[in-house]
Amino acid sequence: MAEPNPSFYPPPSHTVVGTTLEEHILEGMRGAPASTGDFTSLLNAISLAVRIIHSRVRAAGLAGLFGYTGDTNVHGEQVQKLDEFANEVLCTVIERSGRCAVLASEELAEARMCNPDAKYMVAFDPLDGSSNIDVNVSIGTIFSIFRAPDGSVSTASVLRPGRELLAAGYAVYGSATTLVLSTGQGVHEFTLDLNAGEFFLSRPNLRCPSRGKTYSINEGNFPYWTKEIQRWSQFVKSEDKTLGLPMGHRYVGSLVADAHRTLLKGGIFAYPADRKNADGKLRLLYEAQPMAFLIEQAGGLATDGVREILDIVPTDAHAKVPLILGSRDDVNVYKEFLTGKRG
Ligand code: P6P
Repeated sequence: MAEPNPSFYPPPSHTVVGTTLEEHILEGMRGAPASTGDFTSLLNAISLAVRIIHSRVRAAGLAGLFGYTGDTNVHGEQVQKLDEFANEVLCTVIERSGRCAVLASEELAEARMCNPDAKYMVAFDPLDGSSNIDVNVSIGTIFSIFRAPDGSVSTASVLRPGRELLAAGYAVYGSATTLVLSTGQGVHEFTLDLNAGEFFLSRPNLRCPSRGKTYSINEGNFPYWTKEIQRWSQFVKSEDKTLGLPMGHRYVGSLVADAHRTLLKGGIFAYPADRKNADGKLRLLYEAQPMAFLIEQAGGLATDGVREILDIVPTDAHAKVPLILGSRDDVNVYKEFLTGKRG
Protein backbone atom coordinates (compact mmCIF):
# COMPACT_ATOMS: atom_id res chain seq x y z
CA MET A 1 0.00 0.00 0.00
CA ALA A 2 1.35 3.47 -0.89
CA GLU A 3 2.66 5.49 2.05
CA PRO A 4 0.09 8.09 3.24
CA ASN A 5 0.69 11.62 1.96
CA PRO A 6 2.64 13.32 4.81
CA SER A 7 1.15 16.68 3.86
CA PHE A 8 -2.21 15.46 5.19
CA TYR A 9 -2.75 15.90 8.88
CA PRO A 10 -2.73 13.39 10.43
CA PRO A 11 -2.37 10.81 7.65
CA PRO A 12 -5.93 9.53 7.07
CA SER A 13 -4.77 5.92 7.34
CA HIS A 14 -3.52 6.61 10.87
CA THR A 15 -6.78 7.92 12.24
CA VAL A 16 -10.30 6.60 12.63
CA VAL A 17 -11.90 10.05 12.54
CA GLY A 18 -10.19 13.29 11.55
CA THR A 19 -10.86 16.72 13.04
CA THR A 20 -14.09 18.18 11.71
CA LEU A 21 -14.56 21.86 10.89
CA GLU A 22 -16.85 22.31 13.90
CA GLU A 23 -14.40 20.62 16.30
CA HIS A 24 -11.63 22.85 14.99
CA ILE A 25 -13.74 25.98 15.51
CA LEU A 26 -14.79 24.90 19.01
CA GLU A 27 -11.16 24.14 19.93
CA GLY A 28 -10.24 27.66 18.85
CA MET A 29 -13.12 29.15 20.81
CA ARG A 30 -12.46 27.16 24.01
CA GLY A 31 -12.33 29.61 26.86
CA ALA A 32 -13.10 32.52 24.55
CA PRO A 33 -14.92 35.20 26.53
CA ALA A 34 -18.71 35.08 26.15
CA SER A 35 -18.58 32.36 23.52
CA THR A 36 -22.22 31.47 23.14
CA GLY A 37 -21.98 29.15 20.16
CA ASP A 38 -23.40 31.77 17.77
CA PHE A 39 -20.12 32.04 15.85
CA THR A 40 -19.88 28.27 15.52
CA SER A 41 -23.49 28.10 14.35
CA LEU A 42 -22.84 30.77 11.73
CA LEU A 43 -19.76 28.97 10.41
CA ASN A 44 -21.70 25.71 10.37
CA ALA A 45 -24.37 27.45 8.29
CA ILE A 46 -21.76 28.66 5.81
CA SER A 47 -20.27 25.15 5.69
CA LEU A 48 -23.73 23.73 4.90
CA ALA A 49 -24.20 26.28 2.10
CA VAL A 50 -20.81 25.37 0.63
CA ARG A 51 -21.71 21.66 0.66
CA ILE A 52 -25.01 22.37 -1.10
CA ILE A 53 -23.26 24.52 -3.71
CA HIS A 54 -20.60 21.81 -4.11
CA SER A 55 -23.26 19.24 -4.98
CA ARG A 56 -24.87 21.51 -7.58
CA VAL A 57 -21.55 22.57 -9.13
CA ARG A 58 -20.65 18.90 -9.56
CA ALA A 59 -23.97 18.11 -11.27
CA ALA A 60 -24.46 21.47 -13.05
CA GLY A 61 -24.08 20.05 -16.53
CA LEU A 62 -26.67 17.34 -15.93
CA ALA A 63 -28.95 19.62 -13.95
CA GLY A 64 -29.15 22.14 -16.76
CA LEU A 65 -27.47 24.70 -14.52
CA PHE A 66 -24.84 25.83 -16.99
CA GLY A 67 -25.40 29.06 -18.85
CA TYR A 68 -27.07 32.34 -18.06
CA THR A 69 -30.32 33.29 -16.43
CA GLY A 70 -30.83 36.14 -18.88
CA ASP A 71 -30.55 38.70 -16.03
CA THR A 72 -27.70 41.10 -15.39
CA ASN A 73 -26.42 41.88 -11.88
CA VAL A 74 -25.67 45.21 -10.23
CA HIS A 75 -22.37 45.30 -12.11
CA GLY A 76 -24.00 44.84 -15.50
CA GLU A 77 -22.58 41.31 -15.69
CA GLN A 78 -24.68 38.48 -17.07
CA VAL A 79 -25.82 36.28 -14.18
CA GLN A 80 -24.99 32.60 -14.55
CA LYS A 81 -27.61 30.15 -13.30
CA LEU A 82 -25.11 28.79 -10.77
CA ASP A 83 -24.30 32.32 -9.52
CA GLU A 84 -27.96 32.87 -8.72
CA PHE A 85 -28.34 29.44 -7.14
CA ALA A 86 -25.25 29.91 -4.94
CA ASN A 87 -26.45 33.33 -3.84
CA GLU A 88 -29.92 32.03 -2.95
CA VAL A 89 -28.43 29.16 -0.94
CA LEU A 90 -26.06 31.39 1.06
CA CYS A 91 -28.69 34.07 1.72
CA THR A 92 -31.24 31.47 2.85
CA VAL A 93 -28.94 29.44 5.10
CA ILE A 94 -27.28 32.47 6.69
CA GLU A 95 -30.60 34.25 7.32
CA ARG A 96 -32.19 31.08 8.74
CA SER A 97 -29.27 30.69 11.16
CA GLY A 98 -30.53 33.80 12.96
CA ARG A 99 -26.88 34.66 13.72
CA CYS A 100 -26.43 37.36 11.07
CA ALA A 101 -27.47 41.02 11.42
CA VAL A 102 -26.43 42.20 7.94
CA LEU A 103 -25.38 40.31 4.84
CA ALA A 104 -23.75 41.65 1.67
CA SER A 105 -23.33 39.70 -1.55
CA GLU A 106 -21.86 40.34 -4.97
CA GLU A 107 -25.24 39.31 -6.35
CA LEU A 108 -27.30 41.74 -4.23
CA ALA A 109 -27.55 45.38 -5.29
CA GLU A 110 -27.69 46.45 -1.62
CA ALA A 111 -26.60 44.88 1.66
CA ARG A 112 -29.56 43.24 3.45
CA MET A 113 -30.77 43.48 7.05
CA CYS A 114 -31.38 40.07 8.66
CA ASN A 115 -31.69 39.71 12.46
CA PRO A 116 -30.89 43.17 13.92
CA ASP A 117 -30.16 41.56 17.31
CA ALA A 118 -27.54 39.16 15.91
CA LYS A 119 -23.85 39.59 16.75
CA TYR A 120 -22.32 39.10 13.30
CA MET A 121 -22.30 40.46 9.72
CA VAL A 122 -21.36 38.40 6.66
CA ALA A 123 -20.08 39.44 3.23
CA PHE A 124 -19.64 36.94 0.41
CA ASP A 125 -19.01 36.33 -3.25
CA PRO A 126 -21.29 33.33 -3.73
CA LEU A 127 -19.58 31.93 -6.79
CA ASP A 128 -16.32 33.52 -7.80
CA GLY A 129 -14.92 32.76 -11.24
CA SER A 130 -18.25 32.55 -13.06
CA SER A 131 -16.56 32.83 -16.45
CA ASN A 132 -15.01 29.42 -15.75
CA ILE A 133 -18.20 27.61 -14.74
CA ASP A 134 -19.06 26.21 -18.18
CA VAL A 135 -15.51 25.05 -18.92
CA ASN A 136 -15.08 23.01 -15.74
CA VAL A 137 -12.26 25.13 -14.31
CA SER A 138 -12.04 25.63 -10.52
CA ILE A 139 -14.44 28.21 -9.07
CA GLY A 140 -15.14 29.14 -5.49
CA THR A 141 -17.08 30.86 -2.72
CA ILE A 142 -15.47 33.65 -0.67
CA PHE A 143 -16.81 34.89 2.69
CA SER A 144 -15.92 37.10 5.62
CA ILE A 145 -17.43 37.70 9.08
CA PHE A 146 -17.48 40.95 11.05
CA ARG A 147 -18.84 41.57 14.54
CA ALA A 148 -22.01 43.69 14.35
CA PRO A 149 -21.82 47.06 16.15
CA ASP A 150 -23.31 47.37 19.65
CA GLY A 151 -26.56 49.33 19.56
CA SER A 152 -28.25 50.21 16.30
CA VAL A 153 -27.14 48.38 13.17
CA SER A 154 -27.82 49.28 9.54
CA THR A 155 -26.76 47.97 6.15
CA ALA A 156 -23.94 50.54 6.21
CA SER A 157 -22.52 48.83 9.34
CA VAL A 158 -20.85 46.23 7.12
CA LEU A 159 -18.60 48.87 5.48
CA ARG A 160 -15.68 48.26 7.83
CA PRO A 161 -11.90 47.90 7.28
CA GLY A 162 -10.63 44.34 6.98
CA ARG A 163 -8.55 44.85 10.14
CA GLU A 164 -11.83 44.36 12.05
CA LEU A 165 -12.59 40.98 10.48
CA LEU A 166 -13.26 38.10 12.90
CA ALA A 167 -12.94 35.41 10.24
CA ALA A 168 -12.60 34.87 6.50
CA GLY A 169 -12.50 31.87 4.24
CA TYR A 170 -13.05 30.45 0.81
CA ALA A 171 -14.16 27.20 -0.74
CA VAL A 172 -12.50 25.87 -3.90
CA TYR A 173 -14.73 23.63 -6.05
CA GLY A 174 -11.85 21.86 -7.79
CA SER A 175 -10.63 18.28 -8.12
CA ALA A 176 -11.56 18.20 -4.42
CA THR A 177 -13.75 20.67 -2.57
CA THR A 178 -11.63 22.36 0.07
CA LEU A 179 -12.44 25.07 2.56
CA VAL A 180 -9.66 27.38 3.74
CA LEU A 181 -10.49 29.28 6.93
CA SER A 182 -8.94 31.65 9.41
CA THR A 183 -10.56 32.91 12.63
CA GLY A 184 -7.45 34.96 13.36
CA GLN A 185 -5.44 31.99 14.66
CA GLY A 186 -3.61 30.93 11.52
CA VAL A 187 -4.97 29.49 8.27
CA HIS A 188 -6.28 25.94 8.04
CA GLU A 189 -7.47 23.81 5.14
CA PHE A 190 -10.38 21.39 5.35
CA THR A 191 -11.24 18.85 2.66
CA LEU A 192 -14.78 17.63 2.00
CA ASP A 193 -15.15 13.88 2.55
CA LEU A 194 -17.82 13.09 -0.02
CA ASN A 195 -18.98 9.92 1.69
CA ALA A 196 -19.31 11.46 5.14
CA GLY A 197 -20.53 14.81 3.75
CA GLU A 198 -18.21 16.49 6.27
CA PHE A 199 -15.19 18.78 6.10
CA PHE A 200 -12.12 17.30 7.83
CA LEU A 201 -8.90 19.13 8.67
CA SER A 202 -6.41 18.25 5.92
CA ARG A 203 -3.64 20.86 6.26
CA PRO A 204 -3.39 23.03 9.41
CA ASN A 205 -1.32 26.18 9.78
CA LEU A 206 -0.82 26.98 6.09
CA ARG A 207 2.07 29.40 5.54
CA CYS A 208 2.76 31.50 2.45
CA PRO A 209 6.47 31.20 1.53
CA SER A 210 8.44 34.48 1.75
CA ARG A 211 8.99 34.28 -2.02
CA GLY A 212 7.78 32.08 -4.85
CA LYS A 213 8.41 31.04 -8.44
CA THR A 214 5.21 32.17 -10.17
CA TYR A 215 3.43 35.39 -10.98
CA SER A 216 -0.29 35.48 -11.74
CA ILE A 217 -1.80 38.31 -13.77
CA ASN A 218 -3.90 38.67 -16.92
CA GLU A 219 -1.14 39.56 -19.39
CA GLY A 220 -3.81 40.42 -21.93
CA ASN A 221 -4.25 43.69 -20.04
CA PHE A 222 -0.61 44.73 -20.66
CA PRO A 223 -1.52 47.61 -23.03
CA TYR A 224 -3.82 49.11 -20.38
CA TRP A 225 -1.33 49.06 -17.47
CA THR A 226 0.73 52.00 -16.29
CA LYS A 227 4.37 52.10 -17.44
CA GLU A 228 5.48 51.06 -13.96
CA ILE A 229 3.39 47.88 -14.02
CA GLN A 230 4.52 47.13 -17.59
CA ARG A 231 8.14 47.41 -16.39
CA TRP A 232 7.43 45.05 -13.46
CA SER A 233 5.81 42.55 -15.89
CA GLN A 234 8.90 42.68 -18.12
CA PHE A 235 11.18 42.32 -15.07
CA VAL A 236 9.57 39.11 -13.83
CA LYS A 237 9.89 37.67 -17.36
CA SER A 238 13.55 38.69 -17.74
CA GLU A 239 16.39 36.17 -17.36
CA ASP A 240 18.50 36.52 -14.25
CA LYS A 241 19.29 33.27 -12.51
CA THR A 242 20.70 35.08 -9.47
CA LEU A 243 17.24 36.58 -8.93
CA GLY A 244 15.41 33.37 -9.78
CA LEU A 245 14.08 34.92 -12.99
CA PRO A 246 12.13 34.43 -15.14
CA MET A 247 9.17 33.62 -12.87
CA GLY A 248 6.68 31.10 -14.25
CA HIS A 249 3.27 32.45 -15.31
CA ARG A 250 0.09 30.88 -13.92
CA TYR A 251 -3.35 32.46 -14.38
CA VAL A 252 -6.64 30.56 -13.99
CA GLY A 253 -8.98 33.55 -14.10
CA SER A 254 -10.70 32.53 -10.84
CA LEU A 255 -9.49 34.63 -7.91
CA VAL A 256 -10.05 31.73 -5.52
CA ALA A 257 -7.92 29.32 -7.59
CA ASP A 258 -5.13 31.85 -8.25
CA ALA A 259 -5.05 33.08 -4.64
CA HIS A 260 -5.14 29.51 -3.24
CA ARG A 261 -2.14 28.47 -5.34
CA THR A 262 -0.29 31.66 -4.36
CA LEU A 263 -1.00 31.12 -0.66
CA LEU A 264 0.20 27.52 -0.77
CA LYS A 265 3.17 27.83 -3.16
CA GLY A 266 4.14 31.48 -2.83
CA GLY A 267 4.66 34.01 -5.62
CA ILE A 268 2.38 36.92 -6.47
CA PHE A 269 -1.16 37.48 -7.77
CA ALA A 270 -2.03 40.88 -9.18
CA TYR A 271 -5.17 42.47 -10.54
CA PRO A 272 -4.00 46.10 -10.81
CA ALA A 273 -5.89 49.16 -11.93
CA ASP A 274 -5.69 49.80 -15.66
CA ARG A 275 -7.21 52.07 -18.32
CA LYS A 276 -10.30 49.81 -18.47
CA ASN A 277 -10.74 49.52 -14.68
CA ALA A 278 -9.49 52.68 -12.96
CA ASP A 279 -10.02 51.09 -9.51
CA GLY A 280 -9.18 47.55 -10.55
CA LYS A 281 -11.80 44.86 -11.14
CA LEU A 282 -12.02 43.03 -7.83
CA ARG A 283 -14.35 44.12 -5.04
CA LEU A 284 -12.93 45.23 -1.73
CA LEU A 285 -15.61 44.00 0.69
CA TYR A 286 -16.18 40.39 -0.39
CA GLU A 287 -13.12 39.54 -2.49
CA ALA A 288 -10.03 41.58 -1.56
CA GLN A 289 -10.62 41.89 2.22
CA PRO A 290 -11.17 38.17 2.92
CA MET A 291 -8.25 37.17 0.69
CA ALA A 292 -6.05 39.80 2.34
CA PHE A 293 -7.04 38.60 5.84
CA LEU A 294 -6.11 35.03 4.91
CA ILE A 295 -2.83 35.82 3.15
CA GLU A 296 -1.69 38.00 6.07
CA GLN A 297 -2.66 35.29 8.56
CA ALA A 298 -0.43 32.96 6.49
CA GLY A 299 2.50 35.40 6.62
CA GLY A 300 2.03 37.06 3.22
CA LEU A 301 1.11 40.59 2.12
CA ALA A 302 -1.91 42.16 0.40
CA THR A 303 -1.89 45.69 -0.99
CA ASP A 304 -3.53 47.92 -3.55
CA GLY A 305 0.02 48.87 -4.53
CA VAL A 306 0.29 51.61 -1.93
CA ARG A 307 -2.04 50.86 1.02
CA GLU A 308 -2.49 47.54 2.82
CA ILE A 309 -5.87 46.12 1.78
CA LEU A 310 -6.95 45.55 5.40
CA ASP A 311 -6.61 49.28 6.16
CA ILE A 312 -8.96 50.41 3.38
CA VAL A 313 -12.57 51.26 4.30
CA PRO A 314 -15.14 50.37 1.57
CA THR A 315 -17.11 53.39 0.36
CA ASP A 316 -19.95 51.08 -0.68
CA ALA A 317 -20.67 47.33 -0.77
CA HIS A 318 -19.34 46.97 -4.33
CA ALA A 319 -16.35 49.33 -4.24
CA LYS A 320 -13.48 48.01 -6.35
CA VAL A 321 -9.79 47.99 -5.47
CA PRO A 322 -6.52 46.93 -7.13
CA LEU A 323 -5.44 43.68 -5.45
CA ILE A 324 -1.85 42.47 -5.25
CA LEU A 325 -1.21 39.60 -2.81
CA GLY A 326 1.25 36.82 -2.06
CA SER A 327 4.79 36.31 -0.80
CA ARG A 328 6.23 39.22 1.13
CA ASP A 329 9.39 39.52 -0.99
CA ASP A 330 7.54 39.29 -4.31
CA VAL A 331 4.85 41.82 -3.31
CA ASN A 332 7.53 44.23 -2.05
CA VAL A 333 9.37 44.02 -5.40
CA TYR A 334 6.07 44.89 -7.15
CA LYS A 335 5.60 47.88 -4.82
CA GLU A 336 9.15 49.10 -5.58
CA PHE A 337 8.33 49.12 -9.30
CA LEU A 338 5.01 50.84 -8.66
CA THR A 339 6.62 53.62 -6.64
CA GLY A 340 9.51 54.01 -9.07
CA LYS A 341 12.16 52.75 -6.64
CA ARG A 342 12.98 50.06 -9.23
CA GLY A 343 12.71 49.82 -12.95
P1 P6P B 1 -10.20 38.72 -15.98
C1 P6P B 1 -13.80 36.17 -12.14
O1 P6P B 1 -14.72 36.68 -13.08
C2 P6P B 1 -13.14 37.33 -11.41
O2 P6P B 1 -14.08 38.11 -10.76
C3 P6P B 1 -12.09 36.82 -10.44
O3 P6P B 1 -12.43 35.59 -9.91
C4 P6P B 1 -10.84 36.73 -11.31
O4 P6P B 1 -9.64 36.89 -10.58
C5 P6P B 1 -11.03 37.89 -12.28
O5 P6P B 1 -12.43 38.15 -12.36
C6 P6P B 1 -10.54 37.54 -13.67
O6 P6P B 1 -10.74 38.70 -14.46
O7 P6P B 1 -10.43 40.13 -16.43
O8 P6P B 1 -8.73 38.35 -15.95
O9 P6P B 1 -11.02 37.68 -16.72
